[in-house]
Order: sequence, then C-alpha cells, then structure tokens
Amino acid sequence: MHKQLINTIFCVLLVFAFSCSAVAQDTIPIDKNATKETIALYKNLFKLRQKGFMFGHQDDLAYGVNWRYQKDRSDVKESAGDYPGIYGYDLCGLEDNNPNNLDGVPFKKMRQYIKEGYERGGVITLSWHFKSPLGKEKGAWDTTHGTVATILPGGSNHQLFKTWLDNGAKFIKSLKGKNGESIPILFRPFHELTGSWFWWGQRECTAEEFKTIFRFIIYYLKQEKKINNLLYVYNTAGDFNNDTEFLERYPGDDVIDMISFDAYQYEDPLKSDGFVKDVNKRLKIIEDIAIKKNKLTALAETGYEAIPYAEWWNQTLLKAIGDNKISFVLVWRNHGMNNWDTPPRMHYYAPYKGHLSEADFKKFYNLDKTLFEKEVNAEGIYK
Ligand code: BMA
Repeated sequence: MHKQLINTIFCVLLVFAFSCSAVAQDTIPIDKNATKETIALYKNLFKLRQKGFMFGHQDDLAYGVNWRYQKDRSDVKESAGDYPGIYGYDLCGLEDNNPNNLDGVPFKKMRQYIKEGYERGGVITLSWHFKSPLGKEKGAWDTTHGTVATILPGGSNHQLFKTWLDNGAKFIKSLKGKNGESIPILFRPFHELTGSWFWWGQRECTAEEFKTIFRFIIYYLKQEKKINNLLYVYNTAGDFNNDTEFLERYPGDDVIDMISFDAYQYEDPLKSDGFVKDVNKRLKIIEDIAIKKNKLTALAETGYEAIPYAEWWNQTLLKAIGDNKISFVLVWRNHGMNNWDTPPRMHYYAPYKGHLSEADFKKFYNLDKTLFEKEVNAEGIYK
C-alpha cells in the first residue's frame, strides 16, 4: 500500500515535471541563447495578444507626409495622440555600404530612431528589401529566375551574400539600449515570399531553395555572428487559401517565432468587402496554424494608399482583424507625394493631423484592443 502511494506520487510528479518542461520549452524563442530582453519580449507578446494588438507604422519617426527628419515628430502621434506601439524600418542599402536605405533614411538616423522607440517602451521590426545580386537596377524587384540558387552555399554569389549579412549583423549589433543591452528585434527577411515580384518569390526559386537560404540566414546570424536579440518572422503575401499553401515554403518550427502575411487594400471598401473577408479568412488560417505550433502571428504590412475612406480604421481594418489574436498590424510608410508615377500621386498609409480619417483613427486608437506606445510601455514587455 505504502509502496503504491509512493509510486503514484512519483508518477504525478513525473507528469508535472514533463508538462512544466513542455511549457518552458514552448515559451522560449527559437534562439536558445536569446538575450534576457528578447526572451521577455517573446513571452510578453503571448500575453499581450490577450489584451489586443500593437499598431505599427513603417519609418514612423523618420518622415511624414509633410515633413522630413524633424525631432520627435510622428504622423501617428500627431493624429492619434501617441506614437505607434511598433516601428518598422528596412535594411536595404546595407548590402553595398550605402549610408542611406532604399527610401533615403540614413542608417545613422535609423539607429537613433530605433533606440528612441525602444527606450520609450515600443517594439521594433526590421525588413530587408535585399537588392538582387544579379539585377542591381531593379533591386529587390528584379525577378530573374534562379537568383536565389546563386546565393546558396556553393553558389557564385554566396560569399557576396555573406558580406551583406555581415553588414546587417554589424548594424543590428549597434542597436543598444541605454544600459548596453541589445535591442530585441522582430526580423522578417524575404517577406512576401509567396508573391512573384521579388527575386525570392514563388516563381523565382523552388521551395527547397527558399527554405535553405532562410535557414542559412538564421544559422549565420545566430551561430557565426553570435546575434541573440532577434525573433524570426515568416512573412508571406496575402495570397494563400489554406495552411498547405501558407506553409509550402515555411522553413521549420525550429527557426521561426512568428508567422505573418502582408495584405493591402486596393478596391474601394465601399464597393467591395473583399479585403475584410480575405484578410479575416487568412488571419484565421494562420491563427489555427499558430495555435498548433505555438507561434505568434501578425498582419505584418497593410494599408490603403492615402486612406481615401474616412472610416477605414474602424469599418475596414478593425473588421478585417476581427477576433484574431495577432501581435501587431503595421501600416506602410508616409512618403507623401511620390516621384515614380506619372502623374505623381500621394503615397502614405497612416493619417496625419487634419487628414480625412483622423477622427476615425482616434476612435481606433481609443479602443482597448489597439495598443499604441504608452500602452505597450505600461506592459513592461522587456522585463
Ligand atoms: C513600397 C513603396 C516603395 C518603397 C518600398 C520599400 O511599398 O513604398 O516606395 O521603396 O515599399 O520600402
């Protein structure tokens, strides 16, 4: 009898220990050597999505529709009342040691903006419109078939590709908080991979090539460059219809922390609810995958160029997100008047002070579930 009791207690303890280790394993990033702040961010992102999602904006602190490089300015802050909860920046330009990125943002300033956002308690995400090693003219948009094959280990551009990653690593290593700690980053290289407009797109390389190069990047940054402040994001285009399509090029649970896609509004939302339905359906698909894999999710890029619909924030975007538990939604950059279309047209995705959708954006900001910087900071996500 006594022996039986001891056995039972032993079994219960064993089951308990196993389930604890499963939980512990599940709530650490794929990088087993991730820094303290990166682990904290990862864990807190799981909690945060119970409250709501962070609102993000690309290049937010660098420029707005009517200004460029003015200290502390932000179109989001000037229209909603607070800075975004998450800031996006892009690393294209580092490949050839350009002082500015592809959209003219000096890397020196970008570093400063990243620090400022982080110090105020915001989150940072970095994308990289890698220039094509074959077609420099078109940069990321060169769709020469077979380019990815040339950067794979053993390929003719592999060494060159490593020098790009070296430059990326150097920049990432320079992103430090005031106590010298590395600033955690949600890193989403080779985004919109299921589309066919970048050289790493669906028709431009095979699934195996894509997975191999994605895994190589992570191996190289973690192992060779000893970078431990990145959370890795898998980021397709908004074009998949089921989990098989979404996961066709997924590089593996052991290298991905967050799964996401990009989707923009093109049709008039008053004439078609296609965007709301499609985004909602796809967020549900990735949420189901994320639950099974215990990963985070996001709508990594979205927007309606120039937001010509006054209620887009609450009537369209909010409905598109619905009840899906995403970590963030990020709208694209506020460039202002573009110089690449004839005739030129306005290219921006967040409202500015006085914009047609400002009142609706404030309403969106005031919702409990939309998290801007002060609310994200209040959560102490790096602790
Ligand atoms: C696109 C446009 C381009 C820009 C690119 C990368 O959507 O905004 O002007 O160069 O993103 O940031």
